[in-house]
Amino acid sequence: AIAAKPLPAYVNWKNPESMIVHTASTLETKRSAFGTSIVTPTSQLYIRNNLPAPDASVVADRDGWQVVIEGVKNPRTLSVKDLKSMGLETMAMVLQCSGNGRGLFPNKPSGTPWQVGAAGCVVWSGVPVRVLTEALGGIIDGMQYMTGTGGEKLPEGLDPKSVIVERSVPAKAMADAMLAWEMNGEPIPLAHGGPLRLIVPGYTGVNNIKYIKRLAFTAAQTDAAIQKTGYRISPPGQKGDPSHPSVWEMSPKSWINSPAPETGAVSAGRAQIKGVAFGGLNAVKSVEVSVDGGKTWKTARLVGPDLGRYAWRQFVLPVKLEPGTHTIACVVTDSRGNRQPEGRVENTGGYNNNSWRDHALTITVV
Ligand code: MSS
Repeated sequence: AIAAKPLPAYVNWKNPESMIVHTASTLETKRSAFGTSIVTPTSQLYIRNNLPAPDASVVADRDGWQVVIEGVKNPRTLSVKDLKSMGLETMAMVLQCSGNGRGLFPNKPSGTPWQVGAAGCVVWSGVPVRVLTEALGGIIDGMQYMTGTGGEKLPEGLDPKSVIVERSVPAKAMADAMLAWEMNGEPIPLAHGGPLRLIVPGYTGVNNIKYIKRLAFTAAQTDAAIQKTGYRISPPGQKGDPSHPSVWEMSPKSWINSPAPETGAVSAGRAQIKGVAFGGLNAVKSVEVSVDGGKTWKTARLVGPDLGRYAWRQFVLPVKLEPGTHTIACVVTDSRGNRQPEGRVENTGGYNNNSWRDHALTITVV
C-alpha cells in the first residue's frame, strides 16, 4: 500500500485518521469519517486554498483585523471588534467546494479529484451583512453584486488579477450572508478563514471568502481571473468565459456514508443505511434510498434536529441485506420539489456534480 501523505504543518491539528491529503492545499474528509450528529467537527472538515493563507500573526489580534466596506452610502473600515458590537446571528450551513464530486466524473477533469468529502456542515456566528449595510446607510442604488476579497499576500511578479481570491455573487445572496468570526463554537482557525470570513449560505465554497479584507457592493462582477474565467460551468473542451454560468447556488445533493463506503464489504443481515442530504438554497423535504441501483426506492427517515434550510439532514433507512452485490443510492427532494438528478452536467472544470448515480455505492454482502 502507498503510505498516506502526512498532514501539512498549518493543519497538523486535523484528525489524520479522517482526512485524505491530496496536496498541501487540498484535504478531503473520508466518506467513512462523516458522523451522524449533523455538525462536521472542525478537526475533520476539508481544506481548500487557492493561495497560501496569510501569516499566523493575523490571528494574534483577531479583534484588530480590519475589513473595508464599500458600495454603501457611508463606506467605512471596520474592525472585528466593531462588527461584534453591531449584531449577532448563528447559522448552520453546508460548506461545499464547487469541485466536490469531480473525482466521480469518468473523464477525470483536471483539478482535485474530490469524491464526497470536500463538504461539511458547519455552525457559523457573526454579524448579518444586512444589519451591517443598514448601519452604513444602505447599499448604493444600482449595485448588483456583493464582492468579497481575500486577505492573502499576493505572490510577487504576477498580475494580481490572475491570482487574487475575489468573488462576486448576486446582491440578493446578501439576504442571509454574514461576516463570521466563530465556527462550531470556537474562533475560526486561520486555515478556515479566521479572523473573519464571508459566509454566503447556499452558495458553493469558493464564494465564502476567508480572511476577508474588503466587502464591496459593486455594479459589475470582479474581473479577477477566479471570477471571470475560473469557476465557470463551461461546455466540455471549452475554457471558461463570462458567458458561462458562474458556480453560485448549490443544487440538491445527497450521498450515503454507511455501510462500508471504502471497503465495500458488508456482512449479511440487519444494517442501517446512513447519509447526508441538503437542498443548497432550500430545505430538505425528503430522501429516498434504493438498494437495487435505482429500480425501487424507499423513503428514509430524517434523523436529529433540523438546523435550518442551509444545513444538511442526516437520514437513515433500516434494511436487511441479502448476500450478493448491491448498488445503494439515495436521492433528495427539496422543499420546492426540486429532485436531485440522476446524471451530471458535463463541464470542463468538473464542477457541481450532484448526480445520484455517480454517488451510488456498490457493496458486496457476504
Ligand atoms: N478564500 C480565500 N481568501 N482564499 C481561498 O483560497 N478558497 C475558496 C474558499 N474561500 C479560498 C477562499 C474555496 S475554492 C473553497 S472550496 C473554500 O474556501 C474552502 O474552505 P475551507 O475552510 O474548507 O478550506 Mo472550492 O469551490
